[in-house]
Amino acid sequence: MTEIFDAIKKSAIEIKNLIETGDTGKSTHENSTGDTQLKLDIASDEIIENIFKEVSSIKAIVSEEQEEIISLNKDGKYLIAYDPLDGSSLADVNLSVGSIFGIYENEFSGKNIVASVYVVYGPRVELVIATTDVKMYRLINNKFKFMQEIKLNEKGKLNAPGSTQNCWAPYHKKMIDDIFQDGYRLRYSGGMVPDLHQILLKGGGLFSYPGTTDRPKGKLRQLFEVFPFAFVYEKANGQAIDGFDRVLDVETTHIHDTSPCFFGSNEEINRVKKVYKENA
Ligand code: AHM
Ligand code: MG
Repeated sequence: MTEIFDAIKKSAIEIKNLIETGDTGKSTHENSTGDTQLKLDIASDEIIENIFKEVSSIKAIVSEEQEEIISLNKDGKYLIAYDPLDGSSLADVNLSVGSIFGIYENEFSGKNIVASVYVVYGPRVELVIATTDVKMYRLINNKFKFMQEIKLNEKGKLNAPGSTQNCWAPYHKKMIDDIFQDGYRLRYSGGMVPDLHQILLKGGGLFSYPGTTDRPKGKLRQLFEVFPFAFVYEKANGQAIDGFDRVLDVETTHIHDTSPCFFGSNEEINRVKKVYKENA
């Protein structure tokens, strides 16, 4: 897999340069979820695809920005699903954005994820690789340098509640209010990569993107966003659920399927499980 990690590092450096110098405006295209793509989404997608095409261990790739799976090498071992530039609409206001990669074997499903990587483009560029453990690297003088291993505490202090609040179920709203009453601090930028990265680095907390009345299956896509971060959180001693069970056990019927999702340290996730079991 080293070859794949090296390819991701190479693409991260090119995307960093693109974000710094590129046009943050809209293109004239829509992606498969119906979002108008930004020029940055399309350009970062091209960067990654072109770099992955040179890697012999990759069997197939699928991008949040594309409709279909692209086959690369028939003898390749790995399948990669990626969101080339998550939170891209935050680039024009200079908030942090990210790239997310899920590495799968045999088929694209939560049960078959074997590694994941994400990159945060902020004041600094950081890259996190989850395999059997979770390691963070920082881009210094154009090279990724190992900084630290990431492990969550049993309980954290941050709360990142996503989606449209007037579409929340009453029990979800009460749970979020109660968490704030218990002293948790609001940390939500609207970019899941920096928001989840912050919780990982500051010891723990809760990030939620529930099913809502307008979007019963949530917004975040399983293969490109939810499963890669679920893998990171589990390997960092935390949990990732759909409200009830491990989100990595949720079936995928279509590559662009979404799922409600909750990521966090053990205490916060057990709290969500209790509330959802009793009320949902
Ligand atoms: P994108 O893939 O179109 O950028 O959308 C994903 C982003 C996540 O990074 C973030 O957590 C979420 O959308 C925010 O959505 P909301 O504004 O509904 O809370
Ligand atoms: Mg995204």
